Amino acid sequence: MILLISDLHLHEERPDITGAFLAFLEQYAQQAQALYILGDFFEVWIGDDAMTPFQHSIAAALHQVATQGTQIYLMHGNRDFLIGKKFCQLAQCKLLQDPSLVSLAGEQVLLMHGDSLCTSDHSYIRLRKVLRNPLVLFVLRHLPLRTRQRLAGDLRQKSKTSTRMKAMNITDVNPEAVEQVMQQHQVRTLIHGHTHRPAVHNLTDNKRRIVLGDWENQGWFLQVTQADFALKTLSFPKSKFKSVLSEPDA
Ligand code: LP5
Repeated sequence: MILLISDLHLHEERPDITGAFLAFLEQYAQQAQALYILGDFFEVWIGDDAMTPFQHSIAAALHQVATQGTQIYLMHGNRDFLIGKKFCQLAQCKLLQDPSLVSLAGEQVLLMHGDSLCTSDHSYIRLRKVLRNPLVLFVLRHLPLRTRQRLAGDLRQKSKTSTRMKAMNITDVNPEAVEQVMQQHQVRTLIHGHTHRPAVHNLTDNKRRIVLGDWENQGWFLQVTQADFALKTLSFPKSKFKSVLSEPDA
């Protein structure tokens, strides 16, 4: 069994999400061959040198699962693209390029975070180009911690205001960009997150686009077995501080 998740936005202020994730590790990931995390695992990441005790505890939880035999892969998202080698060493996970072609249940599948497919969102694509420029990344990583915290806070604020004013089709993936990337990599299946619109889209020519959900109100994961690719949900515990999961809803 292989599991895929994305957009957990882990944050110390959401112990319910953290609790659900830790229970997911124990109840599902420990039994899996591999766990793929397709970006925005953390609410925001300003550098491995600025890791909080909370972020250390998440790395330790992943490390524990990895030492029990589950291979963990992590892809950057638009909120945590500054995750680097130190976190990966602590968590014992492998950093995955976006996009990545992987073999799942004997099929070559394309994995992405999904933000780069939102090509109609011109202001975001412009911002992404700036933030992912290697020179800018170098500068960002070397800014004083306080400056990074302030910039990240400003950026989140601007993003919240800006996304509220964007039309639904602008913040979704662009169908032509999807077709193009699937054609380029010659795949039948594309799996991504980012849009927070979980679904299995059946496309033309027997192709499919599977969208992972965010963990704002419930957990989402894709379970891949030889039999099928099943998108599943997990209810959060009633109490914010309990870390017990109910059985998958589907
Ligand atoms: O994140 P989400 O899903 O809510 O919205 C995204 C797009 N927004 C972003 C920004 C992130 O939320 C914040 C990133 C924080 C990273 C922290 C580490 C780096 C900082 C370290 C120190 C600097 O990705 C949003 C999309 C939406 O997805 C849907 O796809 O629409 O994009 C925007 O809202 C962008 C706005 O349209 C444009 C904002 C212009 C801001 C210009 C400031 C330039 C600062 C440059 C700093 C070098």
